[in-house]
Amino acid sequence: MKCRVCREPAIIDIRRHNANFCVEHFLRLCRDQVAKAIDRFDMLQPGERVLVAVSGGKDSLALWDILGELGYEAHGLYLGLGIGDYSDASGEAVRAFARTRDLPLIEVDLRDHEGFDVPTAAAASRRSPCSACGLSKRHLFDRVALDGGFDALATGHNLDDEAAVLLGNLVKWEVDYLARQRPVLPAGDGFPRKIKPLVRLTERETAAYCVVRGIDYQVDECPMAAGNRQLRLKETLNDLERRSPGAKHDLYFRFLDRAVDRFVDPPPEDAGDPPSASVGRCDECGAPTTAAVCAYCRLRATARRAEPVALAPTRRRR
Ligand code: Q46
Ligand code: ZN
Ligand code: ZN
Repeated sequence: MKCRVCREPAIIDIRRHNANFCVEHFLRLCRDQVAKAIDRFDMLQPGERVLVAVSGGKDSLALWDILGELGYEAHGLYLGLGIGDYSDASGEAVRAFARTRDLPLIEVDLRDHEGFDVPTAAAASRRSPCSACGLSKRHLFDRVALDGGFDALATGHNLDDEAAVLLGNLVKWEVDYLARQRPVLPAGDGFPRKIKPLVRLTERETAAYCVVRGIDYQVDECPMAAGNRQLRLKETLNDLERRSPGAKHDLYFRFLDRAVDRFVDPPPEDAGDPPSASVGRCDECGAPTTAAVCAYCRLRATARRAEPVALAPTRRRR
């Protein structure tokens, strides 16, 4: 197996590119794919400051690394979700990465700074853990990005993530979600610009990138990931990809090229509020909302009143 570029021994084959790559040219490919996504979708301009939401997993750490390699001033933002030893290990991975590369890291711990954690919020609000977690993440990512004057908020969603979400939205014809499934969402009143620079890389590639770059990431799955609908969608797409290399890329990028503009962007979402109400400001935090108090502030109030939920320790693989 030889590198397509230099004919030296290759370390990875990428079937959708119909090519193999050595270490040097694989790393270059990853950077080039991110640069291409940034350029093609106008995600960032040279010199802009970007806040990277880092979970400690392979995607967000690879993204932070690549944005730095491409010359962007990229700060990390880590949210401590309070999900037992999974969160402890995730935080350690992020801190170790930032320390060894001397990168600026902002940390917000839900329990210390906001007075609750995800397991408690989920139990107290009767939401699923991922719903309570997602609402908290969206709210706090937006707040930190705006307060810090960042030009954009970057997340580590990769091609597998976006293709799986797209397939799920297509299966159910979720037209509001389809309208918003773009790799860049412009800044709005109360929202920072949101970008997904990894959309041209798969999770196999971001994992390989981390291994090659010596990035020690959190390999365990979140113990609260219930249902795993997205995992099943990913498996389905992996089957398709095995038979037809490039299928995930085509599904997602042809949707962006040919279909996404046919769907109408709904008003900013604030889960749990009436969809037709006009958007105002949260009485407590000032965030955009269609209710008097936004869904996040309501969730936080409910969770703060509840007895903290203790998670049983999980077996660690790392
Ligand atoms: S961290 Fe949070 Fe994920 Fe865990 S509770 Fe669900 S949303 S699965 S990316
Ligand atoms: Zn090479
Ligand atoms: Zn609020």
